[in-house]
Formats: sequence, structure tokens, C-alpha cells
Amino acid sequence: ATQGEYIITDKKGEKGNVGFIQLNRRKALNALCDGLMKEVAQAVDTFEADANIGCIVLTGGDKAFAAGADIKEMKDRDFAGVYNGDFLSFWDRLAKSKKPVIAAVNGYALGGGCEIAMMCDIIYAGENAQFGQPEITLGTVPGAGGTQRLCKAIGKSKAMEMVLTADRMSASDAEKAGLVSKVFPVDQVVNEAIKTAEKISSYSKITTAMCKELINSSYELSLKEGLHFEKRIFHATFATEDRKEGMTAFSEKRKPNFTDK
Ligand code: CO8
Repeated sequence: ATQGEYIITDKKGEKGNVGFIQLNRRKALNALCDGLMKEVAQAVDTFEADANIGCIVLTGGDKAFAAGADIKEMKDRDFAGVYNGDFLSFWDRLAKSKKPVIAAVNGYALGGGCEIAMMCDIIYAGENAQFGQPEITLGTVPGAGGTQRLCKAIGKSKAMEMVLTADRMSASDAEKAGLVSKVFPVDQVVNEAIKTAEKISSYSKITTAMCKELINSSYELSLKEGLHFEKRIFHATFATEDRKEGMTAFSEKRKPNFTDK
């Protein structure tokens, strides 16, 4: 494992093909200071450039996935500074990963913490997880997807309620609402995320990237455009070696040997 100032990175799974990022600023409940998010962005760059890595797992600690953007760091900033400097816009790096990212969330996922979980492709939660958008209590608004991705994930009424009241949502309610795909005991959520990441990593990386791009495009496109794009990408898989290998292996009753080409 490699220890940064605010995060730990590692390669996990039997084949070492899962990129692992653990937020590690325990004293501040993983408050997402500038330095921490820069390290996360660098880790995503590194894992994306590593041809062996097929999927990334992002986690925090048992008590907090992340308690939000760093309030102490933000409190004295002014409009001109945050606007001109495009404050925190580089957080997007996580959402822009071509490789799938699984968030394994224990404890608090508040404000920016909930938002970075939602930038991931799959959220697994420990039974103690709590999701919330408490920005309103600070006189600000969610700035990294809490009004957009959250609404798409759980619908208008629940998103409005969370954003306007700052009330937190439990892991089991988050699962019912569709924010989270599965809930596990606290000590198992990271391992379960790694197992799923290993499974994803066993498939062709071209195909996983295509699936991710297609599902994400459903947020942006009309159904007609989305179905058209889907059909075109489906056709495009016929230009890959891995599509041929996958279908040939099925016919020959053997396991496919994907080469990511
Ligand atoms: N920022 C800075 N420090 C924090 C934060 C935070 N978000 N959260 C916790 N800490 C610090 C505390 O100040 C405390 O430090 P110290 O020991 O030096 O006093 C330490 O972490 C432990 O916290 P608590 O003592 O408060 O622990 P509790 O168990 O009593 O409470 C809570 C835990 C409920 C999570 C509480 O800490 C809390 O309410 N935290 C703030 C949650 C919050 O409001 N988050 C939203 C922040 S705003 C935001 O995220 C906007 C995102 C916009 C992104 C835009 C991108 C483009």
C-alpha cells in the first residue's frame, strides 16, 4: 500500500487488478480538503493509466466515508475567489473515470461526501452508513451533484426533502430509494466491493467502459437518442477482438480470454 498525506492507495484482489483508494484523514472525518481531493484525482489518473486495473474501489473509514467539503478551509473564501478560481471544479476527475468506480460507504457520507459517493458507478453501504446534504445548515447549497445526481438517483420528493431539511438517510432507506445497490455489515462492505470489482475486472475493459459510457449517457440523452447511441456502440463491439473471443468461447464451451482489444 502507498500512504499519501490524506489517502492510502493499493492494488487489491487475487490478481491485483482492483485499484483501491481509502480516504484517510480520520481526525477530520475525512473532510475533503483541497489536498485530499487532489490526491484522489492523482490516484484515479494512476489507476486509469494502469492497463491491469479494471475497476476502482473508493472507501473511507468505519465512522466516516467523508463528512463533506472542508468547512474550515472554505469559511473565509469570497465569491470572486471561488468563481475566478473555479473552486473545487477538479472534483469531477472522479466522475470522469472511464473505469468503473465502486464506493464502499461506512458511516457519514455528508455534503461533498455524499456527492463523491454519487460520482461513483455503484454504491455499497455498511449498515451504519448515513447519507445527507447538510449544506443548507451552513447557508450554502450542494455544489458537486447533490441537487442533480441525487434527484436522478432517488427522485424529486426525496431529494428535495434531504436537501431542504438536511435530514440524513439511513443505509436501508438509501437502498430502498435506489441510491445504494446493496447493504452489508460494516466489516464486510469493503470486501464485498472488492469482490464485485474483481468480477468487473475479469471482463474486457473495452466492454466495461462502453457499458459505463452508455448508462451515463442515459442521463444526458432523450430515449430516442440514447437508444440510437446504444445501438451504435453495440454495433461497434463487432469491431473488437473481445466480442469475437467472447462469443467464440461460448460456442466452444470454454472461458473467454479477453485482451482488452
Ligand atoms: N469540514 C471540516 N472539518 C470537519 C468536517 C468538515 N466537513 N466534518 C467534521 N470535521 C471535523 C470537526 O471539526 C472535528 O474537528 P476537531 O476535532 O478539530 O474539532 C472533527 O472533524 C470531528 O468532528 P465532530 O467532533 O463534529 O464529530 P461528531 O461525531 O460530533 O459529528 C458530524 C460528526 C455529524 C459528521 C459533524 O462533524 C458534522 O456535522 N460535520 C459537518 C458535516 C457537513 O456539514 N458537511 C457538509 C459540508 S459542505 C459541503 O460538503 C459542500 C460540498 C460542495 C462541493 C462543491 C464542489 C464543487
